[in-house]
Amino acid sequence: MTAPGTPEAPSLRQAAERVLLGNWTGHSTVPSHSLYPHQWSWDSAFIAIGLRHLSPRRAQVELESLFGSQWPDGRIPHISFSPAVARDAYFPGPDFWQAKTHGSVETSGIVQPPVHALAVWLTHQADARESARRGFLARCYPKLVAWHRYLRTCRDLGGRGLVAIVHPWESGMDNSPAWDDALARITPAPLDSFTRRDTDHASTDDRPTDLDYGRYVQLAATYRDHGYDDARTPFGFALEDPCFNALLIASEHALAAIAQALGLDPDRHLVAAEQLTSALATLFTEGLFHARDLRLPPPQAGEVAATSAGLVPAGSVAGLVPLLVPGLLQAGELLETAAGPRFRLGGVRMVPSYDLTGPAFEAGRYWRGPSWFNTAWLIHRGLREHGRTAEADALRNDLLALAAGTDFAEYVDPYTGEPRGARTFSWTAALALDLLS
Ligand code: 9WN
Repeated sequence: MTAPGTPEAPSLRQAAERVLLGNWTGHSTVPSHSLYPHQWSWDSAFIAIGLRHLSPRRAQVELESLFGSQWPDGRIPHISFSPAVARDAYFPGPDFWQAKTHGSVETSGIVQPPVHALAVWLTHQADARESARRGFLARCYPKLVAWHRYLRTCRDLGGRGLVAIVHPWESGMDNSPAWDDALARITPAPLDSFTRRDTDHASTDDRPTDLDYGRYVQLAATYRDHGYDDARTPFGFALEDPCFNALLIASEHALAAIAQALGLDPDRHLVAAEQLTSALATLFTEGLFHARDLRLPPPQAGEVAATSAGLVPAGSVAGLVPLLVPGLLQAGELLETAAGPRFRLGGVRMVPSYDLTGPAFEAGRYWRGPSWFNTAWLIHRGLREHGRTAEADALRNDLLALAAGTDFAEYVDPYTGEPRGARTFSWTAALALDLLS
C-alpha cells in the first residue's frame, strides 16, 4: 500500500537535511539529542549513507570518527561517548562500561551489526575523485579488515563460521521476541541497582520493559567484569543472528569492491562472503531465516527439541534482511514470506519488525512489531538486488511518506503509521535522503 500524500521531493529533502544538520555535533551525528546523545555504531553507518548526498566529506568524517573508537582487537564499539554530554545523560553511560580503549575515547564494550564497509563504499562512490585524493578508502580498509577479522574469529562462538551476538543490544533490535527465550534464562540485575534514562524521553509503552533492562544490565556487567574478553566470558546469551550475519556478507562484498579500487586482491573477501553465505543457509527454515540459540539447553529424555538445529521459532524482520545478499538461493521463498500474512509487505504501512501473526506482537513497542526505517531501507535494497522493482518502488514511497508524515520518527505503528519513540531521528532522515537521491 502506498500511503497517500507523498510530499514533494524538494521539501522533504530539505527537511531531512535540516534533521541531519541539527543532529551533527562537529565530527559525528547523534541519533537523537534527547534519547541517544552519543555516537552509535550502526546508526553512523546508516547516517553516512544519507549524509553523503548532503556532504560526502562530512559522511567520511562521520565514519572515520567512529573508527577512531576502534579497539586494538578490531572491535568497533556500539557507542562512542561524547565528553561534551553529561555522564549520566544516557544509561548505561561511560561509568557503567568502564571501557577506555586508547587515547581518551570512552566507549561501550559490545558491538552492533557491521554495516560499515557498505557505508564506506557508498560514501566513497558519492564523490570518488575527491575521496581518492583524500585517501579515504586507503585509511578505512585496514580498519574494516580488522573489524571483520574480530567478528569472524573471536565471535564465531558456535564454530560454524557465523558470528554470534552476546547481548540483545548487539543485534540493534534490542527487545525483539527472537531473544525472549534466551533472555528468560538470565537472572536480571536488581531493578534498584540502576536508573534508566530512556523513559525520561519516550513513553514506557514504546520501550523495553524494566525486566528486559535488568537482564541487559546483567549481561553487560558480566562481559565488563571479564574484561570484555571473548575467550574468558561465560556468555549466558549467545545467538547467531541472520541480520547481523547478512550485513557482514554485504560488507564483505563491499570490502571486495574497496580492495579492487585500491588495486588489491579482492578474492579473500569474496571467499569470506561465500563461506558466510553457505553458513547462513543453516539458519533458513520454513521460508525465513531464524536466529540460532547457542545456549539452548539439550532436550531432556523423552522431550522433542523445538527444532533440531537450535533455531529460535520467533520470526522477525532480521530473517528477511538476508534478501540483500547477492545471489541468495533462498530469495524466492523469502520474498513469498515477506508478502505473506506474517509481514504483509505492501499491505501494511511499512514492513513490521516482528511477525504480525506472532504471539508476542505489539504494534507500538520498539522491536516487537513497529516498522523501522533502517530495516525497510535494507529490504528495499534487497528487493532491488533481486529485480523486484515494483515492490521496491512501493516500499520506497511508503518509507518517504512515513518519514515526511511523522517528522522523521524513530519507528511507527505498522497498521496506522502513528509515530513512536524519538522524532527527528537521524537514520530516518538519512535513509529518506538516500532514497530521494
Ligand atoms: C541501545 C541508537 C540505538 C540503535 C538501536 C536501537 C536503540 C539503544 C537503546 O537505539 O538501542 O543500543 O538505548 O535502546 O535499538 O538499534 O542503534 O539509535
